Amino acid sequence: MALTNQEIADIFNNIADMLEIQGENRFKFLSYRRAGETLGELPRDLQAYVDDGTLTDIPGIGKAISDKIKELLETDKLEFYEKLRAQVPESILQIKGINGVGPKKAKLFWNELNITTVESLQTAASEGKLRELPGMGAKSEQKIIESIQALSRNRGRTPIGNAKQAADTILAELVALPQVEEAMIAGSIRRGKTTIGDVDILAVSDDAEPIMAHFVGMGRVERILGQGPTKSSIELRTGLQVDLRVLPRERFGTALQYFTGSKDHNVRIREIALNKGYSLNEHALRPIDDAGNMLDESHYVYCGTEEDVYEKIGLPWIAPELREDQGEIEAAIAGKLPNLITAEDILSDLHMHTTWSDGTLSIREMAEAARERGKTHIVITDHSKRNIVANGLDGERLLQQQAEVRAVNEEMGDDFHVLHGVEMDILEDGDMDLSDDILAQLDFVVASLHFGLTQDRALITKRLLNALNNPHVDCIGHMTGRLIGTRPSADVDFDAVFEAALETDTVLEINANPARLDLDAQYARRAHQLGIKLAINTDAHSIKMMDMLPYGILTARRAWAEPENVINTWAFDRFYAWIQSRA
Ligand code: DGT
Ligand code: CA
Ligand code: CA
Ligand code: ZN
Repeated sequence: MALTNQEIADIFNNIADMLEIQGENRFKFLSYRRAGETLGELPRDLQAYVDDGTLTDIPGIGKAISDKIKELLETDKLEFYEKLRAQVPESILQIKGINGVGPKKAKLFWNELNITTVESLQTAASEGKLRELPGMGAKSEQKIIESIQALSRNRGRTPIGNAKQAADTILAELVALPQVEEAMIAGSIRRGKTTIGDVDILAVSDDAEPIMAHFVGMGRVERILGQGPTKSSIELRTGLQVDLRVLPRERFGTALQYFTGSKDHNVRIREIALNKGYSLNEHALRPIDDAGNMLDESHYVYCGTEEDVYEKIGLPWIAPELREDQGEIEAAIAGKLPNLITAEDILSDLHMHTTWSDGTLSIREMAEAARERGKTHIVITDHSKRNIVANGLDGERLLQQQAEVRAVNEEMGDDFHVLHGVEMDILEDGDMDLSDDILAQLDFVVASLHFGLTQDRALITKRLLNALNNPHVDCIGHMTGRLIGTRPSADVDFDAVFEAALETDTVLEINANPARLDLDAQYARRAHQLGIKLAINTDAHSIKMMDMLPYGILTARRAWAEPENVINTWAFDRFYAWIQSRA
């Protein structure tokens, strides 16, 4: 199967970065970057545009780029890209991804100090060599050291957004093979962890060989790590490892249970199985006699489904997101597993951006996209004025925007509601970016930290407490400001913040953007157990980001959240009455 739009978009983004690092002219690399952005957002597969001859009708796709798209679709490769990769070490792209670096600095380090890897950058920084370079100083050098440290804490792990997208693409390809009866993603992706070590896929079939051959022969494979009759491992061009196991139908349940993990959960499950007289592994429940001897294969109990595995050892099925040995076994035994929230429960999205600040779509377009996705109400929350690069709004522009929001709300009819809010910056000194008289005119106010995230705990916490205690603030957006794998969380005193959130009845957001997933599940769990209201918001700046909601749902489920804990499950009337009852 051909490369996906996103995979092709990634290649164009890499080309743009490599050209910029090489010092190519702006127009050239920007055209690739723009193409990369456009391709990632297209509603149909690129092949469909090729088929009906409309590829060059897409804005930003001229002859040169359309030829490259066709080459990639036909051959899975691009000669231009391969040549570029021979000139610019690909490891430099990782340097460019470090917070505080970017392509210009990556080029500088490469040209001046011959730095091509994160490791050599770290060495140079710790030896104080970076500060000597033009445009650099001790402070920016220190920032790079800290960013690399944050990165290495996640070394080798991929954010779930990237891993799941790659896994879903491969899964779809496998499911389409005639030999595959069923296939599923197991491991940490199924449990919804924020970062993924490797991808684990299971497929049901009695004819593994052609499946394995297809798997290791896919265009996106960089290297085959192992190929066997029941298990193969590959490394993708992105560096991500994918394991595929093929097994017969009657073993699917035990295998899925085993390879979903976590290891800690499975240790507990095996203990329980032993108490029931079974030795459990990925193949079967193997009965043990009174003398402690395992009976032979003719006595093995096979389980085609996971439900079956749990039932045979006397437990209800446990949702994968809970399987961390964090109390789920005890809850299952006591019959007290939570009624976890699902995507279908979500009726609203309370944080999103439009072309008024740094979004790509109009208010009307966002409203329609949300309605198509089954929502009944949204809040438009563009950035406030402190966020200059995001074209943040001052009081005057906000009030102009309000007129448009009200008009779109009218146009959308009675069964869909567009409310007006803002994502207001909590300033570095702890003040709010907008005055109370402006905030009082808005329906819903999200307050967020975007700057000064490295301040000490006392300052960060004071800023959050100021926001929580402002009577107009309804919700705290992405509280810790972390960017998974690139920027550490701000140092927040959660006890103090949770106490204030509870007292002021302020909502805490789980930001669904897979680069953020902030609050993290462990904090979201503590928050709702204290009685704090949660929201799951996409913070969408585009249609594509609206479709990132599942990552927020996974995180909420890992936090043991039930529908009642999350205000996006509320019908419009209930939500509106609640915001009206507040300042
Ligand atoms: P990852 O890949 O680091 O994000 O995390 P997982 O959970 O996907 O771990 P992985 O890929 O090493 O293994 C997948 C699952 O297979 C794991 O969650 C539990 C099971 N598993 C793998 N190796 C072992 C093992 O040595 N003992 C036990 N009990 N389970 C294992
Ligand atoms: Ca894994
Ligand atoms: Ca694995
Ligand atoms: Zn936002």
